[in-house]
Amino acid sequence: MATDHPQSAPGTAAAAAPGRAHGTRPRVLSGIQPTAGSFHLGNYLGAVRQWVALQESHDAFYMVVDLHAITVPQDPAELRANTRLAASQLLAAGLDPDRCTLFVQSHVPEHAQLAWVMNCLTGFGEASRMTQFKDKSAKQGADRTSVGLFTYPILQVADILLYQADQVPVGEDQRQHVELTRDLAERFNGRFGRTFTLPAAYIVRETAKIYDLQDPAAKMSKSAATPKGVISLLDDPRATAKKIRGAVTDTDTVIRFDRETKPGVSNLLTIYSTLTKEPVADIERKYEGKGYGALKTDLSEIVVDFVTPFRERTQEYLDDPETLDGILAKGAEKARAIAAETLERTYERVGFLTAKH
Ligand code: ATP
Ligand code: LTN
Repeated sequence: MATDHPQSAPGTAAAAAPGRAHGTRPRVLSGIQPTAGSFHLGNYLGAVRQWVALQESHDAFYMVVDLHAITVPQDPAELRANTRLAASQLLAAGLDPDRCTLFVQSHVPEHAQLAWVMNCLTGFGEASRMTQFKDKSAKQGADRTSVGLFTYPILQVADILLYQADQVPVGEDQRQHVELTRDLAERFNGRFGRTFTLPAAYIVRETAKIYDLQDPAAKMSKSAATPKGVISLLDDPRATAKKIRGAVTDTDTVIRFDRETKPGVSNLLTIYSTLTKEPVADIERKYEGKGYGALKTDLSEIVVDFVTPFRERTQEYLDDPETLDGILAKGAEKARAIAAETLERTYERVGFLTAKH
């Protein structure tokens, strides 16, 4: 598995981080928005799968970013339901509350507080260059675009810096936001003294971008024009199998990985290989002379075998909101202890008068 993150030996990065105990494991942090009911296969393969693996070797913090979600209008009841649904899916995917800290962003008020400080450190031009903002605001139109959407990446900066994270496991589309985080951490440290760890994006090359099954030039996304090319993990498995059998390929029949000339087939091979852990070369060999139909039929079975227990586990967490809310409360408590320490140090560095209680 190729990643583009610097290989830090356990303990080294953490030991050097301000506000961190000596000798602890390197820290990872990431977040996912509760903006759609179901995660899609791109979310899982590009991000959540890595979160599950990293909880074994890292001090891991994962959150449902509801503050980010309201940068576009949300129905309150739906937002609340989707927040529980997102947490349930993360647990169903394999996050273990004994191995990682899982929490809801709005339960830790320090995120919004640090974001304000970071807002004041960010140039207007710098924020204007964020490509995801440009894409999303162009789609919505200026009148319907909130200032919150504009400052979205800066809230993400605060999320990462509060925990002194060393690595941030995300898909390719988040790389620029992690770069901004490094820039602002460096700026703050330069101006006020070393306060924040500089994080690195942790992006697995093979699955950095999973493509839409109907438009293999576009990333699989919950805001896709049509749901036909998006594998939603909570969909009826029969609908999922149908989407895979209907995936756009090409007029050739050869099963070969070539992102440039065969983007559709290559995307299917990536999904196949990641879910089965079979190397792409072995899959190519297995399907020599067999045609796309056979590949698609087998891949639909592989995906259905993956989503079926995933749906069941998600439902189990949803059926027991007390347990779920308990996990999230414990997570928030652990997260808050760290976030409060970083915020206090930041306030002091900035020159705020210490509040006497
Ligand atoms: P949107 O449709 O608004 O762009 P999204 O589908 O990208 O949303 P997010 O909640 O923004 O969903 O993303 C959660 C995580 O999933 C992020 O780390 C993101 O990089 C990753 N991710 C999203 N889509 C893909 C994809 N197609 N391939 C790989 N990773 C992805
Ligand atoms: N913008 C991210 C979600 C996110 C995030 C974070 C990811 C919010 N805060 C901190 C990593 C670290 C996205 O996936 N769209």
